Amino acid sequence: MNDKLALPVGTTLDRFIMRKQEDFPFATGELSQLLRDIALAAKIVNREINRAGLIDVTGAYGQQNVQGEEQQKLDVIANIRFIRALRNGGEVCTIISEEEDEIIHTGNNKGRYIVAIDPLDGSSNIDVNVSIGTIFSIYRRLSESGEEGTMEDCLQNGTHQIAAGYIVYGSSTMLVYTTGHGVNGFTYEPSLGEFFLSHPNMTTPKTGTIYSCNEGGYNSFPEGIKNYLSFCKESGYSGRYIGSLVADFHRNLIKGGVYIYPATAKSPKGKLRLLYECNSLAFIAEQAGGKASDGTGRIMEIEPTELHQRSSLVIGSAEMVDKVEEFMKASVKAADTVTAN
Ligand code: AHM
Ligand code: MG
Repeated sequence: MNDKLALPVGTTLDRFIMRKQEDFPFATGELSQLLRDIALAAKIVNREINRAGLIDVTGAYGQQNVQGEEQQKLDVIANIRFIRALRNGGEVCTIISEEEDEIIHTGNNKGRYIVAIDPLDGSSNIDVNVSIGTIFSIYRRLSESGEEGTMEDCLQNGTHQIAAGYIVYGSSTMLVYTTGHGVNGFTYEPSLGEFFLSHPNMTTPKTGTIYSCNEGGYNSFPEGIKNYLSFCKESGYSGRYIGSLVADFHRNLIKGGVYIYPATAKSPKGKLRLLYECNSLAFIAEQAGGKASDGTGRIMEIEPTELHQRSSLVIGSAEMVDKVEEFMKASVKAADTVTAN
Protein backbone atom coordinates (compact mmCIF):
# COMPACT_ATOMS: atom_id res chain seq x y z
CA MET A 1 0.00 0.00 0.00
CA ASN A 2 1.05 3.52 -0.77
CA ASP A 3 1.76 5.30 2.53
CA LYS A 4 0.24 8.42 1.16
CA LEU A 5 -3.06 6.55 1.25
CA ALA A 6 -2.80 5.65 4.95
CA LEU A 7 -5.36 7.35 7.17
CA PRO A 8 -5.62 6.97 10.94
CA VAL A 9 -8.02 4.67 12.75
CA GLY A 10 -11.08 6.70 13.74
CA THR A 11 -11.34 8.52 10.41
CA THR A 12 -14.99 8.71 9.37
CA LEU A 13 -16.02 6.75 6.29
CA ASP A 14 -17.07 9.97 4.53
CA ARG A 15 -13.73 11.64 5.11
CA PHE A 16 -11.88 8.45 4.17
CA ILE A 17 -13.75 8.17 0.87
CA MET A 18 -13.13 11.85 0.11
CA ARG A 19 -9.43 11.64 0.94
CA LYS A 20 -8.99 8.55 -1.21
CA GLN A 21 -10.61 10.36 -4.09
CA GLU A 22 -8.09 13.20 -3.79
CA ASP A 23 -5.33 10.64 -4.36
CA PHE A 24 -6.67 9.78 -7.81
CA PRO A 25 -6.25 12.45 -10.45
CA PHE A 26 -9.31 13.02 -12.68
CA ALA A 27 -11.66 11.32 -10.22
CA THR A 28 -15.06 12.93 -10.67
CA GLY A 29 -16.35 12.13 -7.21
CA GLU A 30 -19.21 10.02 -8.54
CA LEU A 31 -17.85 6.73 -7.25
CA SER A 32 -17.25 8.37 -3.87
CA GLN A 33 -20.83 9.58 -3.79
CA LEU A 34 -22.05 6.13 -4.77
CA LEU A 35 -20.14 4.52 -1.90
CA ARG A 36 -21.65 7.07 0.46
CA ASP A 37 -25.15 6.25 -0.86
CA ILE A 38 -24.54 2.60 -0.05
CA ALA A 39 -23.32 3.49 3.43
CA LEU A 40 -26.45 5.57 4.03
CA ALA A 41 -28.75 2.72 3.00
CA ALA A 42 -26.71 0.39 5.21
CA LYS A 43 -27.38 2.62 8.22
CA ILE A 44 -31.11 2.53 7.54
CA VAL A 45 -31.13 -1.25 7.07
CA ASN A 46 -29.04 -1.59 10.22
CA ARG A 47 -31.70 0.33 12.13
CA GLU A 48 -34.45 -1.98 10.84
CA ILE A 49 -32.42 -5.07 11.73
CA ASN A 50 -31.65 -3.82 15.22
CA ARG A 51 -35.29 -3.42 16.15
CA ALA A 52 -36.43 -6.44 14.16
CA GLY A 53 -37.95 -8.21 17.17
CA LEU A 54 -39.97 -5.13 18.16
CA ILE A 55 -41.57 -4.15 14.89
CA ASP A 56 -43.32 -6.36 12.41
CA VAL A 57 -40.41 -7.02 10.05
CA THR A 58 -39.44 -10.60 10.86
CA GLY A 59 -40.84 -13.66 9.16
CA ALA A 60 -41.77 -14.51 5.61
CA TYR A 61 -43.07 -11.91 3.19
CA GLY A 62 -45.32 -14.48 1.55
CA GLN A 63 -43.65 -14.49 -1.85
CA GLN A 64 -40.78 -16.30 -3.50
CA ASN A 65 -37.95 -14.57 -5.32
CA VAL A 66 -36.92 -15.45 -8.87
CA GLN A 67 -34.89 -18.38 -7.58
CA GLY A 68 -37.90 -19.91 -5.88
CA GLU A 69 -36.65 -19.01 -2.41
CA GLU A 70 -39.03 -17.71 0.22
CA GLN A 71 -38.48 -13.96 0.68
CA GLN A 72 -38.30 -12.65 4.22
CA LYS A 73 -39.79 -9.28 5.09
CA LEU A 74 -36.36 -7.86 5.86
CA ASP A 75 -35.07 -9.12 2.48
CA VAL A 76 -37.73 -7.04 0.82
CA ILE A 77 -37.19 -3.99 3.06
CA ALA A 78 -33.42 -4.04 2.49
CA ASN A 79 -33.94 -4.41 -1.24
CA ILE A 80 -36.21 -1.36 -1.31
CA ARG A 81 -33.81 0.70 0.85
CA PHE A 82 -30.74 0.03 -1.27
CA ILE A 83 -32.52 0.52 -4.58
CA ARG A 84 -34.01 3.80 -3.36
CA ALA A 85 -30.64 5.10 -2.17
CA LEU A 86 -28.94 4.14 -5.43
CA ARG A 87 -31.72 5.61 -7.54
CA ASN A 88 -31.72 8.89 -5.59
CA GLY A 89 -27.94 9.13 -5.75
CA GLY A 90 -27.96 9.47 -9.54
CA GLU A 91 -24.60 7.81 -10.25
CA VAL A 92 -26.02 4.39 -11.13
CA CYS A 93 -27.85 3.71 -14.40
CA THR A 94 -28.67 0.08 -13.68
CA ILE A 95 -29.00 -2.17 -10.66
CA ILE A 96 -29.24 -5.94 -10.49
CA SER A 97 -30.42 -7.46 -7.25
CA GLU A 98 -30.63 -10.98 -5.93
CA GLU A 99 -34.22 -10.18 -5.00
CA GLU A 100 -35.33 -8.97 -8.44
CA ASP A 101 -36.03 -11.06 -11.54
CA GLU A 102 -34.95 -8.43 -14.02
CA ILE A 103 -32.52 -5.56 -14.49
CA ILE A 104 -33.64 -2.37 -12.72
CA HIS A 105 -33.22 0.82 -14.74
CA THR A 106 -32.92 3.72 -12.35
CA GLY A 107 -33.86 6.37 -14.92
CA ASN A 108 -30.42 7.98 -14.45
CA ASN A 109 -29.26 7.19 -17.96
CA LYS A 110 -26.19 9.40 -17.59
CA GLY A 111 -25.08 7.36 -14.59
CA ARG A 112 -21.73 5.69 -15.24
CA TYR A 113 -22.09 2.75 -12.89
CA ILE A 114 -23.77 -0.63 -12.57
CA VAL A 115 -24.39 -2.09 -9.12
CA ALA A 116 -24.97 -5.77 -8.34
CA ILE A 117 -26.35 -6.31 -4.84
CA ASP A 118 -27.50 -8.97 -2.44
CA PRO A 119 -29.39 -6.61 -0.11
CA LEU A 120 -29.69 -9.05 2.77
CA ASP A 121 -27.64 -12.20 2.76
CA GLY A 122 -28.15 -15.03 5.22
CA SER A 123 -31.95 -14.97 5.10
CA SER A 124 -32.30 -18.07 7.23
CA ASN A 125 -30.65 -16.19 10.12
CA ILE A 126 -32.83 -13.08 10.05
CA ASP A 127 -35.39 -14.24 12.59
CA VAL A 128 -32.97 -15.70 15.08
CA ASN A 129 -30.70 -12.79 15.88
CA VAL A 130 -27.68 -14.19 14.07
CA SER A 131 -25.34 -12.09 11.91
CA ILE A 132 -26.51 -11.26 8.40
CA GLY A 133 -25.04 -9.06 5.70
CA THR A 134 -25.26 -7.02 2.51
CA ILE A 135 -22.93 -7.65 -0.44
CA PHE A 136 -22.31 -5.31 -3.38
CA SER A 137 -20.22 -4.95 -6.52
CA ILE A 138 -19.74 -1.86 -8.67
CA TYR A 139 -18.90 -1.94 -12.39
CA ARG A 140 -18.39 0.80 -14.95
CA ARG A 141 -21.00 0.67 -17.71
CA LEU A 142 -19.82 -0.46 -21.15
CA SER A 143 -22.73 1.03 -23.07
CA GLU A 144 -22.99 4.64 -24.18
CA SER A 145 -24.06 7.18 -21.58
CA GLY A 146 -27.53 8.60 -22.15
CA GLU A 147 -29.19 5.23 -22.74
CA GLU A 148 -30.48 2.64 -20.29
CA GLY A 149 -27.87 0.12 -19.11
CA THR A 150 -27.78 -3.17 -21.00
CA MET A 151 -27.53 -6.85 -20.17
CA GLU A 152 -23.92 -6.73 -21.41
CA ASP A 153 -23.21 -4.04 -18.80
CA CYS A 154 -24.49 -6.39 -16.11
CA LEU A 155 -22.81 -9.58 -17.29
CA GLN A 156 -19.20 -8.45 -16.85
CA ASN A 157 -16.81 -10.84 -15.20
CA GLY A 158 -15.50 -10.11 -11.72
CA THR A 159 -12.16 -8.75 -12.93
CA HIS A 160 -14.07 -5.70 -14.17
CA GLN A 161 -15.28 -4.68 -10.72
CA ILE A 162 -14.10 -1.23 -9.77
CA ALA A 163 -15.28 -1.55 -6.18
CA ALA A 164 -16.88 -4.17 -3.98
CA GLY A 165 -17.84 -4.48 -0.38
CA TYR A 166 -20.04 -5.90 2.29
CA ILE A 167 -21.77 -4.85 5.44
CA VAL A 168 -21.91 -7.36 8.27
CA TYR A 169 -24.69 -6.73 10.78
CA GLY A 170 -23.06 -8.60 13.64
CA SER A 171 -22.15 -8.00 17.26
CA SER A 172 -21.17 -4.66 15.77
CA THR A 173 -22.01 -3.47 12.29
CA MET A 174 -19.10 -3.16 9.91
CA LEU A 175 -18.66 -1.99 6.36
CA VAL A 176 -15.67 -3.43 4.50
CA TYR A 177 -14.79 -2.34 0.98
CA THR A 178 -12.15 -2.19 -1.70
CA THR A 179 -11.64 -0.08 -4.79
CA GLY A 180 -8.74 -2.26 -5.86
CA HIS A 181 -6.19 -0.56 -3.60
CA GLY A 182 -6.39 -2.77 -0.52
CA VAL A 183 -9.25 -3.46 1.86
CA ASN A 184 -10.46 -1.24 4.66
CA GLY A 185 -13.03 -1.92 7.37
CA PHE A 186 -15.23 0.58 9.21
CA THR A 187 -17.21 0.00 12.39
CA TYR A 188 -20.56 1.68 12.93
CA GLU A 189 -20.99 3.85 16.01
CA PRO A 190 -24.77 3.88 16.46
CA SER A 191 -24.96 6.81 18.87
CA LEU A 192 -23.09 9.02 16.38
CA GLY A 193 -24.61 7.45 13.27
CA GLU A 194 -21.19 7.16 11.62
CA PHE A 195 -18.89 4.46 10.29
CA PHE A 196 -15.31 4.92 11.57
CA LEU A 197 -12.14 3.35 10.17
CA SER A 198 -11.35 0.50 12.56
CA HIS A 199 -9.56 -2.06 10.34
CA PRO A 200 -7.15 -0.24 7.99
CA ASN A 201 -5.39 -2.18 5.22
CA MET A 202 -6.90 -5.54 6.05
CA THR A 203 -4.88 -8.57 5.04
CA THR A 204 -5.85 -12.17 5.52
CA PRO A 205 -3.45 -14.80 6.90
CA LYS A 206 -1.89 -16.99 4.19
CA THR A 207 -3.28 -20.04 5.91
CA GLY A 208 -5.46 -20.91 8.88
CA THR A 209 -7.15 -23.69 10.77
CA ILE A 210 -10.83 -22.90 10.24
CA TYR A 211 -13.04 -24.52 7.60
CA SER A 212 -16.60 -23.35 7.03
CA CYS A 213 -18.94 -25.65 5.19
CA ASN A 214 -22.49 -26.95 5.59
CA GLU A 215 -21.64 -30.61 5.91
CA GLY A 216 -25.33 -31.52 5.81
CA GLY A 217 -24.87 -31.91 2.07
CA TYR A 218 -21.76 -34.07 2.47
CA ASN A 219 -23.11 -37.19 0.75
CA SER A 220 -23.50 -35.38 -2.55
CA PHE A 221 -20.31 -33.28 -2.38
CA PRO A 222 -17.68 -33.79 -5.11
CA GLU A 223 -15.11 -36.40 -4.11
CA GLY A 224 -12.32 -33.78 -3.92
CA ILE A 225 -14.26 -31.73 -1.36
CA LYS A 226 -15.01 -34.83 0.73
CA ASN A 227 -11.30 -35.64 0.72
CA TYR A 228 -10.38 -32.08 1.69
CA LEU A 229 -12.85 -32.18 4.59
CA SER A 230 -11.24 -35.42 5.81
CA PHE A 231 -7.87 -33.66 5.57
CA CYS A 232 -9.24 -30.78 7.72
CA LYS A 233 -10.39 -33.24 10.36
CA GLU A 234 -7.14 -35.21 10.33
CA SER A 235 -5.28 -31.90 10.68
CA GLY A 236 -7.35 -30.94 13.73
CA TYR A 237 -8.90 -27.86 12.10
CA SER A 238 -11.95 -26.18 13.61
CA GLY A 239 -15.29 -26.30 11.83
CA ARG A 240 -17.12 -22.95 12.04
CA TYR A 241 -20.28 -22.38 10.03
CA ILE A 242 -22.71 -19.56 10.73
CA GLY A 243 -24.75 -20.02 7.57
CA SER A 244 -24.39 -16.32 6.68
CA LEU A 245 -21.77 -16.05 3.99
CA VAL A 246 -20.73 -12.52 4.93
CA ALA A 247 -20.22 -13.41 8.57
CA ASP A 248 -18.34 -16.64 7.79
CA PHE A 249 -16.21 -14.83 5.23
CA HIS A 250 -15.49 -11.90 7.56
CA ARG A 251 -14.34 -14.16 10.40
CA ASN A 252 -12.11 -16.18 8.11
CA LEU A 253 -10.70 -13.01 6.54
CA ILE A 254 -9.53 -11.87 9.95
CA LYS A 255 -8.52 -15.20 11.48
CA GLY A 256 -7.49 -17.22 8.43
CA GLY A 257 -9.65 -20.00 7.07
CA VAL A 258 -11.58 -21.28 4.12
CA TYR A 259 -15.29 -21.13 3.27
CA ILE A 260 -16.59 -23.86 0.96
CA TYR A 261 -19.99 -24.10 -0.74
CA PRO A 262 -19.64 -26.86 -3.31
CA ALA A 263 -22.07 -28.28 -5.84
CA THR A 264 -24.60 -30.55 -4.13
CA ALA A 265 -27.47 -32.75 -5.27
CA LYS A 266 -29.83 -29.93 -4.24
CA SER A 267 -27.78 -27.22 -5.98
CA PRO A 268 -25.83 -28.96 -8.75
CA LYS A 269 -24.11 -25.73 -9.84
CA GLY A 270 -23.54 -24.54 -6.29
CA LYS A 271 -25.96 -22.41 -4.29
CA LEU A 272 -24.31 -19.00 -4.25
CA ARG A 273 -24.80 -16.40 -6.93
CA LEU A 274 -21.80 -15.40 -9.01
CA LEU A 275 -22.86 -11.79 -9.54
CA TYR A 276 -24.32 -10.90 -6.16
CA GLU A 277 -22.21 -12.93 -3.76
CA CYS A 278 -19.14 -14.66 -5.19
CA ASN A 279 -17.49 -11.93 -7.30
CA SER A 280 -17.69 -9.22 -4.69
CA LEU A 281 -16.18 -11.34 -1.91
CA ALA A 282 -13.62 -12.73 -4.37
CA PHE A 283 -12.41 -9.19 -5.12
CA ILE A 284 -12.10 -8.42 -1.43
CA ALA A 285 -10.39 -11.76 -0.70
CA GLU A 286 -7.80 -11.16 -3.42
CA GLN A 287 -7.21 -7.57 -2.35
CA ALA A 288 -6.54 -8.86 1.17
CA GLY A 289 -4.06 -11.45 -0.13
CA GLY A 290 -6.49 -14.38 -0.21
CA LYS A 291 -8.06 -16.30 -3.08
CA ALA A 292 -11.44 -17.31 -4.46
CA SER A 293 -12.09 -20.29 -6.69
CA ASP A 294 -14.97 -22.42 -7.88
CA GLY A 295 -12.83 -25.44 -7.00
CA THR A 296 -11.06 -25.51 -10.34
CA GLY A 297 -10.33 -21.90 -11.30
CA ARG A 298 -10.50 -18.24 -10.35
CA ILE A 299 -14.01 -16.98 -9.55
CA MET A 300 -13.44 -13.53 -11.04
CA GLU A 301 -12.59 -14.99 -14.46
CA ILE A 302 -15.87 -16.87 -14.85
CA GLU A 303 -17.83 -15.27 -17.70
CA PRO A 304 -21.40 -14.78 -16.52
CA THR A 305 -24.12 -15.75 -18.96
CA GLU A 306 -27.17 -15.01 -16.83
CA LEU A 307 -28.07 -12.65 -14.00
CA HIS A 308 -28.83 -15.25 -11.37
CA GLN A 309 -26.04 -17.65 -12.31
CA ARG A 310 -24.80 -19.85 -9.50
CA SER A 311 -21.34 -21.10 -8.73
CA SER A 312 -19.48 -23.30 -6.30
CA LEU A 313 -17.34 -21.17 -4.01
CA VAL A 314 -14.06 -21.85 -2.22
CA ILE A 315 -12.78 -18.63 -0.67
CA GLY A 316 -10.35 -17.48 1.99
CA SER A 317 -6.70 -17.94 2.87
CA ALA A 318 -4.63 -18.46 -0.29
CA GLU A 319 -2.87 -21.67 0.77
CA MET A 320 -6.12 -23.26 1.92
CA VAL A 321 -7.89 -22.44 -1.36
CA ASP A 322 -4.89 -23.87 -3.25
CA LYS A 323 -5.15 -27.03 -1.17
CA VAL A 324 -8.84 -27.47 -2.00
CA GLU A 325 -8.02 -27.08 -5.71
CA GLU A 326 -5.26 -29.71 -5.32
CA PHE A 327 -7.73 -32.15 -3.79
CA MET A 328 -10.24 -31.42 -6.57
CA LYS A 329 -7.60 -31.99 -9.25
CA ALA A 330 -6.40 -35.22 -7.63
CA SER A 331 -9.94 -36.61 -7.46
CA VAL A 332 -10.57 -35.85 -11.14
CA LYS A 333 -7.27 -37.53 -12.04
CA ALA A 334 -8.18 -40.56 -9.94
CA ALA A 335 -11.61 -40.78 -11.61
CA ASP A 336 -9.98 -40.49 -15.06
CA THR A 337 -7.58 -43.33 -14.23
CA VAL A 338 -10.47 -45.56 -13.13
CA THR A 339 -12.38 -44.77 -16.34
CA ALA A 340 -9.31 -45.40 -18.50
CA ASN A 341 -8.83 -48.80 -16.88
P1 AHM B 1 -29.40 -16.17 0.77
O1 AHM B 1 -28.81 -15.16 -0.15
O2 AHM B 1 -30.75 -16.63 0.31
O3 AHM B 1 -29.40 -15.75 2.19
O4 AHM B 1 -28.50 -17.51 0.62
C1 AHM B 1 -27.11 -17.41 0.81
C2 AHM B 1 -26.71 -18.04 2.12
C3 AHM B 1 -25.32 -17.71 2.53
O5 AHM B 1 -25.26 -16.56 3.31
C4 AHM B 1 -24.93 -18.90 3.35
O6 AHM B 1 -23.55 -19.08 3.41
C5 AHM B 1 -25.63 -20.01 2.65
O7 AHM B 1 -26.73 -19.43 1.96
C6 AHM B 1 -26.18 -21.00 3.61
O8 AHM B 1 -26.79 -22.02 2.91
P2 AHM B 1 -27.13 -23.40 3.64
O9 AHM B 1 -28.27 -23.13 4.54
O10 AHM B 1 -27.47 -24.33 2.51
O11 AHM B 1 -25.89 -23.83 4.37
MG1 MG C 1 -27.37 -14.14 -0.51
